[in-house]
Amino acid sequence: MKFATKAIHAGQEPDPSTGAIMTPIFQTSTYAQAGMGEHKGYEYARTGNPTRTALEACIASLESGEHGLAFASGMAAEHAVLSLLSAGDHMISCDDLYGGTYRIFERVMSRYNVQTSYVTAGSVAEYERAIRPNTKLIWLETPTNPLLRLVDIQAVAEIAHRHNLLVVVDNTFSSPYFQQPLNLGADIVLHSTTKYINGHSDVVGGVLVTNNAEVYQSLKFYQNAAGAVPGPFDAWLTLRGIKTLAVRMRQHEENARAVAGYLAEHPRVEKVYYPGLASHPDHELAKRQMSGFGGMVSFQFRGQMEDVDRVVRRFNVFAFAESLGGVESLVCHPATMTHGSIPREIREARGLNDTLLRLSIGIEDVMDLLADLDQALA
Ligand code: P1T
Repeated sequence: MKFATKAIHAGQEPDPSTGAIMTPIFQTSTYAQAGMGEHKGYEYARTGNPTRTALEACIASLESGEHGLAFASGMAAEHAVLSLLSAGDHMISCDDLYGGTYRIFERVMSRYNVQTSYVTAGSVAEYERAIRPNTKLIWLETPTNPLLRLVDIQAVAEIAHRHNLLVVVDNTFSSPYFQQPLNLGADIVLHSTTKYINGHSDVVGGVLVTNNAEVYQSLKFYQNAAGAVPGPFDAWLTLRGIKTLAVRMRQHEENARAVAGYLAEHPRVEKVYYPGLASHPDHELAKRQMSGFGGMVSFQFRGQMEDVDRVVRRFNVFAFAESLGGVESLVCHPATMTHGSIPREIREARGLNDTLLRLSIGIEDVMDLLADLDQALA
């Protein structure tokens, strides 16, 4: 089956007891068992729930993976991956990534003596140089949040596997519609389903997908042991959102290309970050690794932080808010919002300064988006 068909059907058969086309919301915490050890595959809803099972199977299929696991948030999915590590282990990550990911590495995992080295996102050689005897995992985000840099997944995975390391790719910004990291050699794919996967800004969730049966068993054990699972209604809403993922992603991208092109010509814009622009340093890699450039556009405003504050207050169609990937357009100020947990010196050394704005381009009529940008930047 092709992607758009899988998005609608994978993991979802009409309900055997009623014929209901849509997977029911199994709003139950437990399941009757016939006798000791005799049940229909479900015992307790932390361990498993049929609505969640459908979501896990659907996402696994979209990522060309065998096994999917759903969590209560993207961060809960991240913590599940981190549970594969033990005290004394080391990992490597890129120097541009979601602020909450940096925070869990630096303020949670470091207390368990798990250390992280950060390397220039796009420099394949730096990943290899950062490997230590106790390195266990390489954690990539591509495109990165918020600077939209790219990492060559295949090249980093080759290095990692030569050294027996696992590679996890946070695929939130791209969505499986434009990029499937397992096909490029990644061991685990992660999503904040809060974003494009659900697509309607009404659920917080996360998923992991892997083809590695041993890794899957460890992650599944942790999912049940720690219990940060999505409720059945959230799983159902996410499944409902996924059905339109293909059409949404096409429109997000079409609109984002127009916005990136518009900003690139604007006198108040110093620099535009969008992998679809020929001027983007990773444009060739983007063409090779992704089947589209996505719906996120960041730009450097020419002016002071006070001017940026004036600009964000002027938008009418764009909402000034954290998050991304919904049908509606959002504008975010990473330095004070999504990446506020990264100390200023580190943030600025990584190129994330106070005049950076990040746009999540929705699927509204693009003429309205361009007009809103035009009046806000004027
Ligand atoms: O918010 P949550 O569902 O827990 O997902 C965390 C997360 C993980 N990975 C990436 C790449 C993310 O962007 C996020 C969350 N990001 C935002 C809220 C944001 O506005 O960037």
